[in-house]
Amino acid sequence: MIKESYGITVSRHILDSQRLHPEATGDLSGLLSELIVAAKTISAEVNMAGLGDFLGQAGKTNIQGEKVQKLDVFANQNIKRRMASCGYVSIMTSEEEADAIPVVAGQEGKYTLAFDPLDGSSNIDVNVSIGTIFSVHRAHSGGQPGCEVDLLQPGKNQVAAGYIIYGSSTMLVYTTGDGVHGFTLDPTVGEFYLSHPDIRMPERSKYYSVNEGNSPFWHPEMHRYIEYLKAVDKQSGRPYSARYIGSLVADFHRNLIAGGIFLYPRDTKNPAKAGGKLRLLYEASPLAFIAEQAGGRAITDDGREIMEIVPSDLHQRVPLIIGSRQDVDIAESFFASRS
Ligand code: AFP
Repeated sequence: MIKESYGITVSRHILDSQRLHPEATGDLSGLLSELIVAAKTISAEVNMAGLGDFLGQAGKTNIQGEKVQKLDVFANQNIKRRMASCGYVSIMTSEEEADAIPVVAGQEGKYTLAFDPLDGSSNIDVNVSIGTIFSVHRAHSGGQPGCEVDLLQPGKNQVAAGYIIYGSSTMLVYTTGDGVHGFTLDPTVGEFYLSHPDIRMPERSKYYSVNEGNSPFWHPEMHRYIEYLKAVDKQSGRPYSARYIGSLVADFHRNLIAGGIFLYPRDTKNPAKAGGKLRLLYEASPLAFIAEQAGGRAITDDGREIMEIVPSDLHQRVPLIIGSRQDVDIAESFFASRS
């Protein structure tokens, strides 16, 4: 294929979207462009991880109590350094760091940024898809040094969210509230080209994604729902097939494109994670924005809309049920007794 025929680059797409909002100053476009540069650098390192010194653990544990991988450290530093001096952000938070991250003095912008630098990083060493997830809010203290309160906003206040998945190809998927658009990186040119315009999640699917090894610790409603998915009923397309990668960004991406429901409910396995495993600010909230913009839905296992939850802590965990709208609606009916 001739390269010119790839068409719209992500930069042009961002600028075209900006033109739809005459009040826009270009700051959000600038922020997204800077993030994309960081993502390209991470993509280049991920693609060659097996050749350099990037596989394996960095020898420390993060705020989540998880072993930090060397690529986690690289991705975190890369995003942090670039975004701290870009002039569009007033304060940041990373899944890898305990405290909010200030930006360079004098470079404060009007947005906040929450990011998971490398989601699914336990999959790095085995060459399975991983990704970077991001979420952007308007800071209350626009143009001033931001504070933690600026970061503790519900998902419904997001102005942009997205992820970069480092998979069989590197893809960027993002929304600014005008639908969800996907771009594929041509590594020979170093450019993301629009490959998946206006992504719509299938309304109903035949796939479920869950860590079934946790089933001894599930609540009864979860058992009943999964049994329902596995029961034979030709008319409603059951049994569903299971697909679980263990990188949320990869499981979500699969379900976004092919349809599916992902569940990580509360369980009794680890008292430290009694409220669920996944992080609200870095995982659940940005993916909920994308799911909703693509026609899907995201709730907790007691029927709360993810986008409505006001975070009380930077590293708050939530139960997450996300995916094709009708599948989430059916799951909700099983969990109704918990609400
Ligand atoms: P890591 O980034 O530490 O690998 O965690 C990944 C994750 O938060 C999310 O991406 C997965 O969906 C989930 O954990 C997998 O958790 P289980 O290993 O408990 O199934």
